Amino acid sequence: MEDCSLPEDFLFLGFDCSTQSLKATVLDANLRIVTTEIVNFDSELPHYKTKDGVHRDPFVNGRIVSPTLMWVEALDLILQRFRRSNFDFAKVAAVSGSAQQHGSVYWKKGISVILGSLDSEKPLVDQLGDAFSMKESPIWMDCSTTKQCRAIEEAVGGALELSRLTGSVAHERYVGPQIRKIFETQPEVYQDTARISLVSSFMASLLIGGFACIDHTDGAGMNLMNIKCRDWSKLALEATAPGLEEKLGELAPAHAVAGLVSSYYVDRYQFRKDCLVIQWSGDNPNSLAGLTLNTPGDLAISLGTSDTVFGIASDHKPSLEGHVFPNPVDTKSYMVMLVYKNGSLTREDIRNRCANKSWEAFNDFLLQTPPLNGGKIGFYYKEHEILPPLPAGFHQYVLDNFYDSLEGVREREVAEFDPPSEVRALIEGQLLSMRAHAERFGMPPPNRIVATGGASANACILSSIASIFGCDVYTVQRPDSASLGAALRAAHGWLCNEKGKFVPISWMYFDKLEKTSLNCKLAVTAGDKELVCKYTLLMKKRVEIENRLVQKLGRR
Ligand code: ADP
Ligand code: XUL
Repeated sequence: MEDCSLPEDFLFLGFDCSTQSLKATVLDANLRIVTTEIVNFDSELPHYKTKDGVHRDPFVNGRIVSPTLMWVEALDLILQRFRRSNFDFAKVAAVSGSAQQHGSVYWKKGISVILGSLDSEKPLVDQLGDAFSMKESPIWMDCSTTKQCRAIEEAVGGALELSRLTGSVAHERYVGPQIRKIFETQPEVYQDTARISLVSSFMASLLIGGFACIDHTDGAGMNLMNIKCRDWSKLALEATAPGLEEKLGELAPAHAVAGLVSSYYVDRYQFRKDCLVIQWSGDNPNSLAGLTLNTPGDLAISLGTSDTVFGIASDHKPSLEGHVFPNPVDTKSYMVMLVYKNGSLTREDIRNRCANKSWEAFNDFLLQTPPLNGGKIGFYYKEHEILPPLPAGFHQYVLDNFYDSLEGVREREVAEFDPPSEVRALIEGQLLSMRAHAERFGMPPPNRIVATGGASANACILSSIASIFGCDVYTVQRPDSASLGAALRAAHGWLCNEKGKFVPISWMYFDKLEKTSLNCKLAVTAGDKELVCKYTLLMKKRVEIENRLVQKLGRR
């Protein structure tokens, strides 16, 4: 193994432009966190009038967008914060980033000249106000493109065929269906668009002062990229909109250099001239890097605005459920993932309704109620759910005669539970659904789970994960593994560039993981086996009820 140590005085900066905030983490050459920053969109940029970082269109069902310029201003603000804290930008050897997946940005024709000659005396936001052919970016929560999804699937030979080709069946939030909708409903906007970026490649574009490539991993979240050869699929492009390839530009590996940081940042913040911008990628792929997941038996559960379950796999098996992306830190393996829209915002909703808007009260309820909740199970969808595809609504059931087998068990629908049971039904329901779908998707039973995202700070939720999955649960030093992973990828990209070839990321921390900020710590040990078996029964019953709900109310 070659020497992969990093020069002692260098720093590596990673951002995470997520749904609700822009975060940043800085790592030193020993991969230890030096500092972090955060800008919360709702509270710190209130003039964009977002709630949870988004606008929900009251007139178009399922249309959910974010103001593109808000992300630009957040970058101004976070860099100013670093400057005010006397952060030495000149030590940063490379920057990379993470962003919510599937959001898309529409650059107006003629903008590349302005992007390439930004005035370092002025904030970005003052110069890019007129940069976009659409001022609001459709984001991952949007579900207004069902019609386009079906049309694209039909054009390529069916849902499974699209999954074989691109890694996923058509999903409403994926960028291909979103582009097709824009082409169909706002052809003038499509015409006026020079370049379409993902949120990830958009933020990288701001840093290099030119259009950055879309990386192979986030690019797989579009229903447009051939996942085997990691190039645009002509068939999928044609099924989406005419003349699309030239608006998308080229694809690049996640470890590649997108460009040098533009002179704007050198002059305004004193970045070094040779500071590299490494390709940005999606937030879940960056978390996979930050959590150092590298064996198929490791599973990550991310409890952020969305909840996701992901791991790695050596090959791509087409499926009607879940998603497959190229592994962002390996050139051969894949990342497999399940995604839930009703994550933290739905937990907050139940907390506000039932537990006095307090996580403490919420946790007291989890502690007061018994595991299995006396057979009370619930499905809580504040927003239209992705997995399973069910509309907004709550469904609660009591299982009568639920003891040691499913024989004779009957479910009874009820309007609501008492507040403590409601809280437990929500948490158990979310986790049982993850376990059931992970098994159905072919993810192997986990040897261990690494939990991340905002809600992984909650010890009671971690404890339920250990009981339901029956394995040890680990956490990392900070719940924001996406910006940590981005900083790590900045270092990895810098190293690959230095060596002139791809080097395995693990070589950077191979024998010193426990001395870095990447080290996972055991948070909760596996639940007892008898309880895990009872949860298996509860999970089976839940799947039965879920299947019926999907038949009655689902979209597909
Ligand atoms: P994202 O990166 O998707 O914007 P985060 O990973 O930062 O989201 O998570 C933010 C969420 O974390 C908040 O919406 C909040 O509900 C949740 N959260 C924070 N602290 C707790 C806690 N103690 N228990 C449960 N959830 C929490
Ligand atoms: C992944 C997804 C979400 C977003 C949230 O497919 O839609 O997890 O990446 O930021």
